[in-house]
Amino acid sequence: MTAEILAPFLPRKHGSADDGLPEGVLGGRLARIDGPAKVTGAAAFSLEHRPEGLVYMALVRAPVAAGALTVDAEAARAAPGVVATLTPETFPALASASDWTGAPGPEGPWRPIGPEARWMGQPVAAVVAETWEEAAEAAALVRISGEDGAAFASDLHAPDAPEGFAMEPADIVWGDAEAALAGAETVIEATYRTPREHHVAIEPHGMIAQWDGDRLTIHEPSQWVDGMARAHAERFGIPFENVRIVSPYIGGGFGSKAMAYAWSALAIQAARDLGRPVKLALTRAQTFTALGGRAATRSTLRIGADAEGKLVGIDLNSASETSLDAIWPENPGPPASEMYAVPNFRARHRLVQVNSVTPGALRAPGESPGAFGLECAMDELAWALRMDPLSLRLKNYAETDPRSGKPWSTRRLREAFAAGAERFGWWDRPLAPRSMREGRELIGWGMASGAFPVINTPAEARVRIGTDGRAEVLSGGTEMGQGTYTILAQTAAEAIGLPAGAVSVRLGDSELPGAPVSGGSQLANLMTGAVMKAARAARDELVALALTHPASPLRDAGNDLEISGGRLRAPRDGGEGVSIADLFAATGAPGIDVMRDTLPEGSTAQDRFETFTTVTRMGRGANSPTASMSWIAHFAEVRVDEDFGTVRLSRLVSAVDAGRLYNPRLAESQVKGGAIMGIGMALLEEGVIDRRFGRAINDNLGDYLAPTQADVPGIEVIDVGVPDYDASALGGKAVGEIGIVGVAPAIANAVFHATGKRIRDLPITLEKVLETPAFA
Ligand code: MCN
Ligand code: MOS
Repeated sequence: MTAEILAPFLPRKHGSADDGLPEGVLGGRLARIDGPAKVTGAAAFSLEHRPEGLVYMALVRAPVAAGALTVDAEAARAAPGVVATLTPETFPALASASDWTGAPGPEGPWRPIGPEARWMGQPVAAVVAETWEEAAEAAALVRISGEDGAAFASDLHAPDAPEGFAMEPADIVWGDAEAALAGAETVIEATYRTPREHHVAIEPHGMIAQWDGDRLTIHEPSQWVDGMARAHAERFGIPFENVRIVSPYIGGGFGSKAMAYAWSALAIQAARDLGRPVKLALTRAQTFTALGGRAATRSTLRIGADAEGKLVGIDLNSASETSLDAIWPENPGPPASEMYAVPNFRARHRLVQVNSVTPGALRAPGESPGAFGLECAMDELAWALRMDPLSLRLKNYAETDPRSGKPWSTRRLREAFAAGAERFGWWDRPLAPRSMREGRELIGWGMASGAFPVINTPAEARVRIGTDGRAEVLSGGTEMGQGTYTILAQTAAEAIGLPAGAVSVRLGDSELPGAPVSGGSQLANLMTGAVMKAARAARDELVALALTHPASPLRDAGNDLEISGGRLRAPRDGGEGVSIADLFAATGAPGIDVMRDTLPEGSTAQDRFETFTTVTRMGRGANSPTASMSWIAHFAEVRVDEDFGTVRLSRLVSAVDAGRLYNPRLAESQVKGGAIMGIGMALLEEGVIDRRFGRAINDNLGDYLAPTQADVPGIEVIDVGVPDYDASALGGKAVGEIGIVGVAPAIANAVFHATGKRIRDLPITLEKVLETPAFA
């Protein structure tokens, strides 16, 4: 019957079929314009830069998780090729950088390395040598002694894990969840856990730092050149303008390349001391302890429903890990509050400090682990009620934002359910687990949904039209594989009337126009908005030149001109027209160069600085009349060999509402990339910590398992969005992170449907499948 209820919502046109838009406009399926340079090796990544006189830094890490350290670098200093050693004793005092809200750091001296260990693997010293091999060899000679993990704090999933401390802003509450649960017909209560997960970007972190007087140039993969430049400038006491970060290409960031990590100050300091450029490239193992990954989370959910499956109350008690030094909340509360119409709700979050590097943003922070708990619990409730899980979701569909009461800008989640279910064949699903089998394999079908908020920050962009008739877009925004180069070329091409191939794009340099962080899936919407504005202004100038310049072949052609394929002509003039290059040649004009921004009118230089170097101008604002999110529904099929406990994902259909897609080909690729990370989260990824010593055990790509091709079935992405001009200037919503949200619960739910085994603790390994009894 659910199929009939959903029939009116089946979008008439959906799927990945080419809708025929030309590549040179937004909405066209242009292939990545940075692709050829990357495939041929012509694209130079930050750490491939080779300045004259380059020396190499190797980090030395704390061998214990806590306690005082003594660092003896004498043998290292005498080793061949060594030009410098940096130790806590000798490191000069710097200033602390302000945080990402722009709030100043603690007063007094700041050093990136100190005499006390806070976690095992913490960078505590460094060696610089003429070659990388010499630096690595000498680093191994640095003697570090410390007390043996005396103050080691337990991890979140340990049986004796502390309750943790509460977090600001406080709980999310409406109605009276406790009373509602007490009176509910059916209540599900369960605890869901996700482990520490790591980014494992193919390109490890690092930088090449070079000083020229009091000017600092840094080649460093960066999701936020302006924000990171500010931190470096503050630490070293130089003006923001004196720091240049260059980051034209990034080999994957996933949230991990947006902050100036403390250890980066080691390379900058050494470069200053030596008067030579210094390269610091983390080893793969170091990427596991020099940056934090996604915090482990624990969510205890109670969901109550009446006999018909209408939700009456949700109570969520959650916790996540943070470090001893800083707070990173991986909070499942907000995602639990946005999916369902529930009259009574309460979410509390606690932070548990552990001896670890501070965790950080990893694709869809909060939303992704949050969806795991909520969407598994909904599946458990559906089974308890003997209801179809999709029917249960429809019964509790949130027509407005349950938390704020505001209308959605758009919410085509029902369309996603309809299209995804149809494509997957969901309606043939038997309700009872263990109903489908093929040979030794049990087959299960599971589904889950998810959301990601639409965030926006102002930006600026520069557009030039050269005398050769080509256009250039310039922005400090970054490209880590998501498609920024390509969609900005499409934007300018459409606005001016050029083929996409006649537009080049320069990105990822703090000397270029300002851009906020490429995080929170905001860059595409805000940059297309700024570039469209600048490119339209450039087009208007071009037309004015053609209509008014005495030497223009098109002067007196009317009030406006058409531009297409790079040629200007009078409207309704079927002729050849005049090429942009010929117009410049005839008029002798030097080309066109315009800069536009989307900052509020009357913004000052300080506003501009804060917009690009903090997150204070990020968000749609509490005054926005609507709530705006992207939505997704995943349908998964798994095959489980019950004897061996192996789980194989055999199909995944993901239907997404992300508003208007600027480039459906790239957006589909983004959703697939996110979904693949979701497969890793569900079945493979787990940062294992030795609880005795706090050591990251599987700090390599052989032992930290991320999905390979063989783990990934064909993923079908279905686009059900419509332009949402309330969400953003050009109608798009967030794409970069939504793909991962909901994949892990869809798979866990499919495993339950296959086997009757409810595994609430990620990843779903074969041991857990074997150990978990069915229907327990
Ligand atoms: N897009 C679109 N239509 C829209 C919005 C986006 O076609 N309405 C497409 C465009 O190709 C755009 C891309 O999706 O370039 C991502 O856009 P957006 O959602 O605005 O995300 P950002 O550009 O801000 O990218 C950051 C986002 C985040 S926060 C993480 S984490 C992440 C992600 O993107 N890390 C990635 N995708 C990644 N993809 C790659 N290859 N590598 C990473 O590190
Ligand atoms: Mo994405 S985790 O917001 O960089």
